[in-house]
Amino acid sequence: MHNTIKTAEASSAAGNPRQDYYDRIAQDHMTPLWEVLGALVPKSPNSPAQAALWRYAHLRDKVMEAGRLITAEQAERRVLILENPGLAGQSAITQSLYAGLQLILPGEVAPAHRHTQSALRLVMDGEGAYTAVDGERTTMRRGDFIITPSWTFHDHGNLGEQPVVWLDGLDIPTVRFFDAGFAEHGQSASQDTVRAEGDALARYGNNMLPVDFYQGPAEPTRVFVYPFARTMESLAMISAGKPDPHLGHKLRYVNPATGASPMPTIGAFTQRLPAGFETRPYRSTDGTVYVCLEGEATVAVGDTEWHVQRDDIFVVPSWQPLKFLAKRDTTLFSFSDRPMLQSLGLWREARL
Ligand code: GTQ
Repeated sequence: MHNTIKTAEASSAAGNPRQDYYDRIAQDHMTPLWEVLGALVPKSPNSPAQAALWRYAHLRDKVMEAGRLITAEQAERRVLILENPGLAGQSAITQSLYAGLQLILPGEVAPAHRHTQSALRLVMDGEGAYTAVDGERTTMRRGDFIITPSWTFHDHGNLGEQPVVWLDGLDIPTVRFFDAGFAEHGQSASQDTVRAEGDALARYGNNMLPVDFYQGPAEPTRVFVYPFARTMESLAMISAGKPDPHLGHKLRYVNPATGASPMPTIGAFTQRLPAGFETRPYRSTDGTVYVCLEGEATVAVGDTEWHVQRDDIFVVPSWQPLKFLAKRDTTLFSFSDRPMLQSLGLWREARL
């Protein structure tokens, strides 16, 4: 329809009353709904984001190359952004979320700051680094899921002898959408330690809470590290049971004091697919970033199919059908904007 009008307009400049009308109202910053209604109010989600895969071996090479070009201090955060090919130039892996691969070399510090964007880390490679959140450090071990909730001071350092690499997940595009970004530097590059390592997990993350502690429903968890060893214990235990036909054995990370997502904008999940298990197709409105922590699997997203291995990272956009076939026992970490969608009444799933 639109194209027909354009062609007519080209052949007789002033001869198309509708186009002439569109041109005139454009000068008054108005535009006709009927030309765009279908795109504005789609029958079902039609995300511009694409299914995409980043192979870890290649990613690691590239981020190590960055390690020779710039220091963590110069960069403030030495990160390669994983940019969705359908959202080029937007620093986004889905419409609402950001992902990046961060490298910190031995002896380096990523200086303390805080911002309204919430962040998660999924540790991928190397030993000896720590993240400090509001005065408590946690040693980063492979597979650990660590959070830095909105407006909490955080810094990273590497006291070991190996390069350490982790995946960052942030709600940067969401905070940008709401024009609600604030940030500030800490007083020093590394925060003073005010509690021993493990304090938060002991107080808030061991099926107990301080006797007079009651948390509001929207507050982020005081637990800021979810150790991989504990996750693996749970997955091993529940794997003895029957897997969900669409999801395998899947758990969501929570704030243990409320049962809500650890942070209000980003949900995180762990999932075990037993060797040989094939999931039935599934889709949901939360575009999701996955990390293959263990094993290998065939992943089908719509018409796209990949063979995914340890540490590979992939993204599944909203409403695209997803299917797994595990070649070996496979453990997946994932994160998405599900808690936002749920609190807005916009989350849907379909078991196909
Ligand atoms: O570690 O604070 O990947 O502020 C992007 C922005 C990491 C961080 C990122 C950030 C951080």
